Amino acid sequence: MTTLTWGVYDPDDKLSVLERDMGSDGRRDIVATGVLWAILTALGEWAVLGTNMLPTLASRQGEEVDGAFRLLMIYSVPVMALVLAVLFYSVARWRVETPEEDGPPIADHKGFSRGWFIVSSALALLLFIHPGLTGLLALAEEAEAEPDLVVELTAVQWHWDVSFPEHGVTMENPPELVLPVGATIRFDLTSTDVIHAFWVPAFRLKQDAIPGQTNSVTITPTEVGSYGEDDAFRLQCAELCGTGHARMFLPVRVVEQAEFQQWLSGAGMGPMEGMEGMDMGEGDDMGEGGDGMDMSGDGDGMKMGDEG
Ligand SMILES: [Cu+2]
Repeated sequence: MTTLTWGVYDPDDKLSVLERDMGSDGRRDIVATGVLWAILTALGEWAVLGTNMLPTLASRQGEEVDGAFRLLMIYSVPVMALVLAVLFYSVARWRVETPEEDGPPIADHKGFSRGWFIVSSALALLLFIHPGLTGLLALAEEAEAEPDLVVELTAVQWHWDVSFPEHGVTMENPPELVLPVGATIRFDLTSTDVIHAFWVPAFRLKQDAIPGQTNSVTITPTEVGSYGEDDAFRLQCAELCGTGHARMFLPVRVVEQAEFQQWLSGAGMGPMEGMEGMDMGEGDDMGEGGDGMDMSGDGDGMKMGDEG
């Protein structure tokens, strides 16, 4: 049996419990809180719809991710606004002047708790179905499609090795990752040592690179761009992998298809290999030719056009 400071507790009197708990001004309090809730919701939705806090978006799959993120924000604003409205109104209306003064205990209101349970469960179920299941299905469908290009990425403490197996191109620790815009690209990921993770902020999706197994992630770049202009274009390791983790990133450059083919045919001859081991001081590999990249190169060091 609950004891209240005033009135007589009647468990059957469900309608007036909430009102009685708050005193005779209960209805006015509910209306005032409702108005505050509506104002905070309108302000919150205006902020959510009017601002974009996300980095540059440059992939088809990322549209699913951003759509889900926006929907979650839109749904969560009224929920948070309700909590804040009740909190702010209560703090203002029932502020206790003297610390020893305590308010009456609040008896539970079955209608309110049932309503809260039903509404929050319905919201959770709705989000589970959309964008949850629908988004996962959309991404799975894209991943099952035949890729236009396969890129093998091997994570090594602390850099990325890149290979284009269909074109016989392999690059150890290249200075950048060049990708064609509009192509459906399947990245096959593995690691030689510990667990790393693939993450290009502009593409949104993440996938682990795990020693002894190959994980895949399919991405279709939709915008050309490069790390020099926008740092969302970088392949950043997203799994703490040791002291070099923060430095484990590879600039990404998304280019037009024709430019990619041109770059690939140059890279396929091997001049991109051994970038890391390039010795600018020696000069024996540099300085010969001078007609751009050395197309005869078969791994005998780095040869760039400009004459050091
Ligand atoms: Cu890492």
